[in-house]
Amino acid sequence: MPSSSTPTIAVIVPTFNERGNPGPLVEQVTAALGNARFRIEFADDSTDGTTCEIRELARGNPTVCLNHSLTRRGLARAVAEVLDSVSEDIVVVMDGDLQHPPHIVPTLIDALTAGADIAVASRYTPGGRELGLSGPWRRVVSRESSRISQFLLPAARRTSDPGSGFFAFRRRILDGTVLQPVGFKLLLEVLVRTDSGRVVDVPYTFDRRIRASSKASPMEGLRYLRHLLRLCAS
Ligand SMILES: Nc1nc2c(ncn2[C@@H]2O[C@H](COP(=O)(O)OP(=O)(O)OP(=O)(O)O)[C@@H](O)[C@H]2O)c(=O)[nH]1
Ligand SMILES: [Mg+2]
Repeated sequence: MPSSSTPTIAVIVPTFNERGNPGPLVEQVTAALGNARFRIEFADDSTDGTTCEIRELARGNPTVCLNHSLTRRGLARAVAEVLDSVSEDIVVVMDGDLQHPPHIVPTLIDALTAGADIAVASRYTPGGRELGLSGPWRRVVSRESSRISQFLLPAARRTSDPGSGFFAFRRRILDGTVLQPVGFKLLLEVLVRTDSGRVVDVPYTFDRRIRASSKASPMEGLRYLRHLLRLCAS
């Protein structure tokens, strides 16, 4: 039984058309977190029936919540909107397609409990791997876009994987901060706008996608460049 001093955890999961994924994700996060005091909130913009799957999960399980938008907000903006109303001590952000293995979540939380302010699940720290990105060109683009962000933004050098979509942080580091992300890269926004505190990397393997399909696209690449330029100017 968790005591009232145990930190509370909000796991925020962006979803856009991820049919078949919310059920296994909730099951695996719940198994990983065991007795912790947690809630899983889906930041959902789906149009394909995923929303009904999440509603069904929430009906039978008070730890599952749905934040649904009828217009597509984009990954980072959808998560940022949920963050506005989060009161838990710790926030975990992870994709809804199981490429971010839920069994790593407790390690991220342990890093925060040990004193970090931000814990980043990293593909590029020793022990980390990338199986999931389809094709060598995606791997090159992913790696190089991380390097570009680290070249342009000192705050991005605080982690080996500033493009990671899998990370945890203490909610209070956002106090007084207004997040204005575009596209996929919420972590970059958090690193730049809260340019202090201790960042720790946790290695993980970015898995292959099993269900539903990728939403990465050249348009997302352009949004990323726009986001980088905006952060450089801030
Ligand atoms: N709410 C919301 N979520 C989104 C949006 N676009 C993507 N997502 C979710 O964000 C997560 C990451 O998207 P993916 O398509 O898996 O991107 P990726 O992992 O970089 O690419 P793949 O390796 O090809 O899967 C998934 O959970 C998506 O469902 C969006 O516009 N709104
Ligand atoms: Mg994915």
